[in-house]
Formats: sequence, structure tokens, C-alpha cells
Amino acid sequence: MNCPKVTVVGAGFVGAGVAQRLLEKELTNVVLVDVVEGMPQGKALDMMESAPIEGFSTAITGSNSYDETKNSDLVVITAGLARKPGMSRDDLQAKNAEIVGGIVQEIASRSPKAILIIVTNPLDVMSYLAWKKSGFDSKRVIGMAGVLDSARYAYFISLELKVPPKEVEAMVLGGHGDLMVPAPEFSKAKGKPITELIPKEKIEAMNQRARDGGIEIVNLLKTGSAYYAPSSSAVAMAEAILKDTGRILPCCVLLKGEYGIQDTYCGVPVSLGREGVKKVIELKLSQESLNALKRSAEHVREQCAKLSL
Ligand code: TXD
Repeated sequence: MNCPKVTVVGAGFVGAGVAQRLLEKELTNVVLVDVVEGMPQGKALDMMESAPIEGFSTAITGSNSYDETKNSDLVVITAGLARKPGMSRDDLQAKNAEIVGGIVQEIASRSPKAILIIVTNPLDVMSYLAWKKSGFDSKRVIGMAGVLDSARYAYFISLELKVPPKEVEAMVLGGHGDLMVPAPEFSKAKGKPITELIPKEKIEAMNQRARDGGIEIVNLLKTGSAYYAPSSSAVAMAEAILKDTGRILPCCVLLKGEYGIQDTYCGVPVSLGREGVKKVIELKLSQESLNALKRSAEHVREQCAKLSL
């Protein structure tokens, strides 16, 4: 099929999920790369053998080398360690910085025009690292977290109000960690702000469940972290980019003074298209949410300072 070329690095739970969704939605052909010998090839062959059943005409190749990734339009980086119970995302920083730093150099030299979607945790720090290591314009280095955190928040709202999840729009800003910022004032069910539908204490409990959304799943799975909703989230971003829709999604991007935050990667709503970030959207947040967003960005900045760049 004649379509853009997408590479997914890391053929683990999230990476394989991203590849499968890209194929089944017929968005693009995929190159799936992993360090484990045979694994990306095996998963790619298995996915292709589902094509006669699912009826997609896109194709996937698995590889342990980066040569097949040459001239990719979009690269989704999911490689690295995932959390186990008792671990915070920040605990993954040193090891994953080594992995992501190496991968970005391999990719940037072969696909200098690509857009990078970073998925590996700690997400905000890895997005900053990928931007620095790639030398790309920051518009083309975007982290995935806000779509996932907002989807979790939307699901909890749908449970509380007993409405179908697709009738809820939710917004979570900030870093992908304990300081993330659910914004109830920008979250709606059936078009109505949830602040008019749900009592304050219940909203606060849902905000906390959204902040703990990742660890809730880690504690249930015990051997790794979430991957169904994370792969959906990365593919929603990929779709907006590949189809140049301009869709507004919360993503981790470099802020250059927006929301009063300078030179820090942090989650805010942006419009996505073929050039990457088309525009950062500045919502009129409540003072409480704005303060929380600045605190969250400050934490990201402190963590980034620990990187040896
Ligand atoms: O919201 C978000 N951004 C996230 C982030 C949501 C879910 C998962 N999140 C993070 O994604 C998670 O904390 C991890 O850091 C990554 C990947 O999670 P996944 O669940 O997919 O982990 P796996 O299944 O362990 O897969 C990781 C794969 C595995 O196959 C390794 O062999 C591979 O990464 N890996 C590499 N591939 C290529 N190159 C190198 N150097 C490499 N090192 C490991």
C-alpha cells in the first residue's frame, strides 16, 4: 500500500499494540524494531497472518536493525523498561535515558525529517532528551501522556455519571506523574462541564484516581504496565499527524513561555498535523490548575537537570 512510513521502536506490549492498531486502521505500513533477536520479526509475521482475517492491506516488517527504518515519516519510540509494583516512573530514568538516547541517534541520522512520538517513561524527561539528542525542531518531538491520562479521567467520569465513555471529553495537563493536573473546568459529559454535574469531593476523588491511573494497573498486572489504552493513545496522535487533521490533543511538548513555562517539556493541548505541533492551545485555566501545572513543570525541569547531556 502506498502510504507514509512509520517505524515503531520497541516491540513490547505498547509497541506491538501501536503496530497492530496502525495496521488494522490501515493508517500506514510499519517497521517494527527491537533488540531482541527474532521477536519483532515473529510479531510482524504473526500480525501479517491476521491480514486475511482482518482484511487490512497495510504491511509490517520486523527488524533488529535500523537500516529498514530509513526515511520514516513518523517514529514511535516505546523501547525501554516498564514499571513494576513499588516503582515510580522516575525510577526508570537512568536506564531508559541510555536506551532512548541511543535509539534517537540511530533514527535521527536515517530519518532526518521524521516526527518523533515518545512513549517511554519517565515521559516528559524522555521527550526532552529525544529533542536534545535528535537536534530536531521541537515541533517534531512530541510525548504521549495527556491523551492517555485524559482518557482514563474520561472513563472515570463516565462511570460516575453512568454515561457512555464516548460522550465524555476530559482534559488532563502537566507532566505524566504524580503531579499531573486533571482540569475539571475543561472536562464535560454530554456537553456539560462536570463541575456542574458532580460534587467537588467526588471530582477530587476522580482526580486522584486519574493521577494513580498508571499504578492502579501496574499493581493489578504485577509484571508490567498498561498497554491497551497507551497504544490507542499513541495511535490517536499518529492518526492526527499522518492525516494532517489539526485535531487538538493534550501532548507533551516544549513550552516556550506558554502558560508562563519556559523551555520545559510538559503536557498541554496542541493541534497536530503533518508538521508535528501546529499550535499550542492556551486554555484559560483556573488559578488552582495553573499553579498545579507550573509545579508539575518544575518537577520535570528538576528531573531533566539530572540527565547527563
Ligand atoms: O503514557 C505513557 N507514556 C506510557 C509509557 C504508558 C504505558 C507505558 N509507558 C512506558 O512505555 C513504559 O513505562 C515503558 O518505559 C515503555 C514500554 O512499555 P511496554 O509495556 O511496551 O514495555 P515492554 O513490553 O517491556 O517493551 C519494551 C521493549 C522490549 O521489547 C525491549 O526488548 C525493547 O523495548 N527494548 C529495545 N528496543 C530497541 N532498542 C533498545 N535499545 C531496546 N531496549 C529495550
